[in-house]
Amino acid sequence: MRRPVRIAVTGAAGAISYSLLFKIAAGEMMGKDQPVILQLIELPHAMESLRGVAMELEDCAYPLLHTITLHDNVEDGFKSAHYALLVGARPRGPGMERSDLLEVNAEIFARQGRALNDFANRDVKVLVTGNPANTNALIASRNAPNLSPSQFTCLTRLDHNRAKGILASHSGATARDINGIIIWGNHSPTQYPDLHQATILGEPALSQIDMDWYRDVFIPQVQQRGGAIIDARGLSSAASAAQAIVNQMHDWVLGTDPGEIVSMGILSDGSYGIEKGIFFSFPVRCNYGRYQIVRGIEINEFSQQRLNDTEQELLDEKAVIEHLLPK
Ligand code: NAX
Repeated sequence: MRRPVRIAVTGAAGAISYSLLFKIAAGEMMGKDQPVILQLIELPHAMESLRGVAMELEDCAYPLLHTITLHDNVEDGFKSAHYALLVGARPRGPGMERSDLLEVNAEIFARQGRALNDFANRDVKVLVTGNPANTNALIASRNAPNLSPSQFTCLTRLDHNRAKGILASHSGATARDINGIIIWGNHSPTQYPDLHQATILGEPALSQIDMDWYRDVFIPQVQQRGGAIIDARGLSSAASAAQAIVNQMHDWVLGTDPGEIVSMGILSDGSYGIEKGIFFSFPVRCNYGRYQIVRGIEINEFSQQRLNDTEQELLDEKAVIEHLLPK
């Protein structure tokens, strides 16, 4: 048996974590031969609830679950962590403007970045889920000067999976028959779900579906799926978000299947003309614990406009919190 790895999770008593932690403990994220130590982090007022979650985890008697530790601060919770899943964030309250939301979360994620820098394992891999995820990832990474920005990602795999699931239902295929979906940009309604590279059973997806459906139904449906789920359930996506976190970390650590493309929010290196210095969802492949942007994809005029729109939104978000970034 391997040595256990340390996985820190913030927001560990929240809705997403209530699915996520059980999947991790069952070996779905790091593999069925990898024991895990869960370092669970919550706000002080939620510690009692967190103790309940820890009891349930214990009661599952997972063979791969080595230890559970509970923390009411990130400085303790991130200690020696190999993986950090930043799920908790301040939700938008009544009367709160988006700029207020960006600012309060900027403070939270700045502290988390500093704590990762000072206490986590040098090779820690960080996945930011808490919204606004892309900009929170930027703030955390900028506050961790001793870590590489490539150690930080944000979650756009949920959008990727949504696009795949919706296309599968529409075309009559199954999700495993579909490859090459790309989510570009922000985890927000400006994201661009691109099917130009997508295939269904190896054949171009766009030759098998109606272009009007793609433009007028598919794209807005993927962009607004989160809102549709809130309208229907009265609660936001939780199990599907947990599944996406497991998928994104699994692929980052253990690699994508040969030929498979997935979407990940990562720091832009200027690829596809996207301004450097923002976290942007790109098509990637993963191998040996690293991701690489898939290059050479042709961007037509229709796609370019959508890339520009989502890039602009991220630049606007960055402008709101720019004064809080360390120089
Ligand atoms: P919940 O409100 O159920 O849980 C969040 C938990 O985080 C709470 O228990 C809270 O006490 C805790 N928390 C808040 N600030 C914290 C901090 N500074 N340190 C530690 N814990 C903290 O929300 P949930 O449904 O679990 O969603 C969590 C976050 O994921 C939200 O920000 C949500 O907007 C975001 N999402 C992001 C998605 C993505 O694809 N990037 C999709 C799903 C989800 O909407």
